[in-house]
Amino acid sequence: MSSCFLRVMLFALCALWNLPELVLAKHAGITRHYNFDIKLQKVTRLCQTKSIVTVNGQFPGPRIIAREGDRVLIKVVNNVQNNITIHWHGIRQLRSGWADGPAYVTQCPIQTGQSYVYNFTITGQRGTLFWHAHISWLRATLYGPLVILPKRGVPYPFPQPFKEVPIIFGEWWKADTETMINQAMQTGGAPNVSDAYTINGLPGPLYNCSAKDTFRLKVKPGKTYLLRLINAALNDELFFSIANHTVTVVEVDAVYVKPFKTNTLVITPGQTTNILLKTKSHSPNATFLMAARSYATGPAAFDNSTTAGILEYEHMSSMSNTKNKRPSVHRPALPTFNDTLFAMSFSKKLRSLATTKFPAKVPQTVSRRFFFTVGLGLIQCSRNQACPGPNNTMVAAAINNVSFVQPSTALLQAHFFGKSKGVYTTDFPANPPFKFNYTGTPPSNILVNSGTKVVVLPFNTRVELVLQDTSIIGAESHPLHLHGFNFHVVGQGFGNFDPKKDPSNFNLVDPIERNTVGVPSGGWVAIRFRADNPGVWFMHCHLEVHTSWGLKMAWVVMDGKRPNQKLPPPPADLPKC
Ligand SMILES: *[C@@H]1O[C@H](CO)[C@@H](O)[C@H](O)[C@H]1NC(C)=O
Ligand SMILES: *[C@@H]1O[C@H](CO)[C@@H](O)[C@H](O)[C@H]1NC(C)=O
Ligand SMILES: *[C@@H]1O[C@H](CO)[C@@H](O)[C@H](O)[C@H]1NC(C)=O
Ligand SMILES: *[C@@H]1O[C@H](CO)[C@@H](O)[C@H](O)[C@H]1NC(C)=O
Ligand SMILES: *[C@@H]1O[C@H](CO)[C@@H](O)[C@H](O)[C@H]1NC(C)=O
Ligand SMILES: *[C@@H]1O[C@H](CO)[C@@H](O)[C@H](O)[C@H]1NC(C)=O
Ligand SMILES: *[C@@H]1O[C@H](CO)[C@@H](O)[C@H](O)[C@H]1NC(C)=O
Ligand SMILES: *[C@@H]1O[C@H](CO)[C@@H](O)[C@H](O)[C@H]1NC(C)=O
Ligand SMILES: *[C@@H]1O[C@H](CO)[C@@H](O)[C@H](O)[C@H]1NC(C)=O
Ligand SMILES: *[C@@H]1O[C@H](CO)[C@@H](O)[C@H](O)[C@H]1NC(C)=O
Ligand SMILES: *[C@@H]1O[C@H](CO)[C@@H](O)[C@H](O)[C@H]1NC(C)=O
Ligand SMILES: [Cu+2]
Repeated sequence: MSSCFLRVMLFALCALWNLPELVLAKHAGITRHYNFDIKLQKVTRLCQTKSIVTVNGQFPGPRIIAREGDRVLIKVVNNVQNNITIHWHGIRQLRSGWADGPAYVTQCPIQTGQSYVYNFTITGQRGTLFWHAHISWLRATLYGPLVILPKRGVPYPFPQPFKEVPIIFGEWWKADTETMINQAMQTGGAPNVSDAYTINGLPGPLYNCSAKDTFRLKVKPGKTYLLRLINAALNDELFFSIANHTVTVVEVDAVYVKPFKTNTLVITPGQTTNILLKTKSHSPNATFLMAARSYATGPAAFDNSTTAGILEYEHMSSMSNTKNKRPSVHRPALPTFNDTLFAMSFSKKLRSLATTKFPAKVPQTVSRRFFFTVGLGLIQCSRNQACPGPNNTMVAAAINNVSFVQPSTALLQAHFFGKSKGVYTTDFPANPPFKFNYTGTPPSNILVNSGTKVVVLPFNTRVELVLQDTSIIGAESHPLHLHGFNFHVVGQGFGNFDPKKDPSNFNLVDPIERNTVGVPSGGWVAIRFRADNPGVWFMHCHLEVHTSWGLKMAWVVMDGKRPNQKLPPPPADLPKC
């Protein structure tokens, strides 16, 4: 029997039983199929029922579970009135940029009644990531965990946990978020802050009318739990802590780290963190809140509420039923909302494993250097708008003074088919247009430029990028997310980056590798990556309000010379604009 015949039989069998098809030779893993049916679902939170956009009626959305080396095929069918795209946040998408998902960057949206199959292989990654909508503010309700297990038979570089639990943070609005952001962009005002944060979709007992919507984690004493933390909130970095428990950080953004213990974590939107929770050896006569609230540095209002779940030792459930023997409830102490020193010291603890098995492949030399300012500014509104800023302006956000204008067709198609004219220009500035004291007194003219500009990189360029916060309108921590790559965080500090002094302190040995990094409020961060993935790759602030205001840009990475260094043509079902 030829292997071809075997393969055909296998495909037929799999199709018949709707099982993941086993591919024989192409890659090491299996192929996993998911159906994402985008539809409206009524959900009640904070005593109010609201119709939200969901995947398969679930909120939060379904978990995707795969192993390193697997291919994942997700068929997204759009049954709502909104345009939809889904992003597989943190997946490298090696030569599969067509499956990355940001609207008008790698694809046109999936319109009402249309479908699209996202097709990618997970290469060299294992850990926790997530998926979310990548168009307008739809990720407010369209998000879910993406768990990548190690290859079969390969252990974790830490003790095998007793149980694994995703903990996904979100943000909840009583109002309709699409109406809200559309109105805000029209009127030039800031969109309202959220009404609650959520843990696995549930606000928890510290909100009015929410006690029953509380995430409970029932644990046994003396066991190790792996908590897969994901910040899917739209606009808020979060502090997180579990009362009376110390946890061990073992992984961030699907990259193992040198383990370290902590009571409190910082997690920005777009970041994921795996922690080991060792439960107490004897069931204590108490329950413990796990709580999260905002780490907020900017000038704008923010949601200052606290979400909480309950860590409950197993025998407590029976005990709490006996009325006269109520266990005590402990609340964790979280840092004050603007504790930037804590955020910086937490960030500095993160180091790559840098072992033979998991080396830190940080580029030791650099072929192109970039210095990008990130921050706010003002933009002129059109005559038919009545914007609240001086001289009919509204707040904008920019990188190197360019506020990104979303094109009306996808950049990747324009690039691939050589039709960039009228879609984008390749003159994104490598440095700020002029120097000023970035973290000192801002220039008097704080208007920003706008345009659809990209940086073009030859294949395999070793990039060093310094991201510098500005104090224009107000210094603020910006969680910058890069699509298509992991980068190494080689340095960070407060004030203005000093190109003479700071590089001598760069860590080129075991810097953390990740896909989202907080640019320190009133400071800078330096990252390095190798542009080994041809395509068009979005880079943006993961605070959705800043993305809406233009804090985003794209890198165009050219094909390499060898066939396996080229981006294949788009799939036939790629949506059109
Ligand atoms: C997924 O992509 C791979 C690699 O490009 C291709 O061989 C395969 O046919 C695709 N599968 C589907 C269902 O589109
Ligand atoms: C935003 O908040 C203001 C003040 O609380 C409220 O009047 C307004 O209706 C809210 N906007 C939306 C879209 O919910
Ligand atoms: C709960 O409702 C009370 C009374 O309306 C109000 O004072 C309080 O601020 C609310 N608390 C929260 C967390 O929303
Ligand atoms: C929890 O921590 C609080 C504050 O540190 C302490 O008073 C309490 O005894 C602890 N309780 C348990 C059960 O560990
Ligand atoms: C946030 O809420 C806390 C109480 O939970 C309060 O002490 C603090 O002043 C508030 N901060 C701001 C900036 O509103
Ligand atoms: C648990 O603690 C509560 C007070 O926090 C006490 O009333 C109760 O008797 C204790 N129960 C046990 C079984 O120790
Ligand atoms: C944090 O906020 C408080 C109250 O607004 C302010 O007094 C303090 O200076 C701020 N701290 C930092 C580090 O910005
Ligand atoms: C508004 O425009 C006027 C006239 O162009 C200019 O003199 C003034 O400085 C502007 N104000 C601001 C706050 O930009
Ligand atoms: C920039 O501004 C900061 C804050 O005001 C100040 O401490 C610093 O000396 C200024 N740097 C330069 C080079 O002027
Ligand atoms: C940004 O661009 C605007 C518009 O071209 C210009 O007026 C302003 O001076 C620039 N600001 C900075 C900080 O580069
Ligand atoms: C959906 O996307 C298409 C293609 O870009 C666009 O023409 C249309 O206006 C969009 N519809 C909505 C409701 O945004
Ligand atoms: Cu930002």
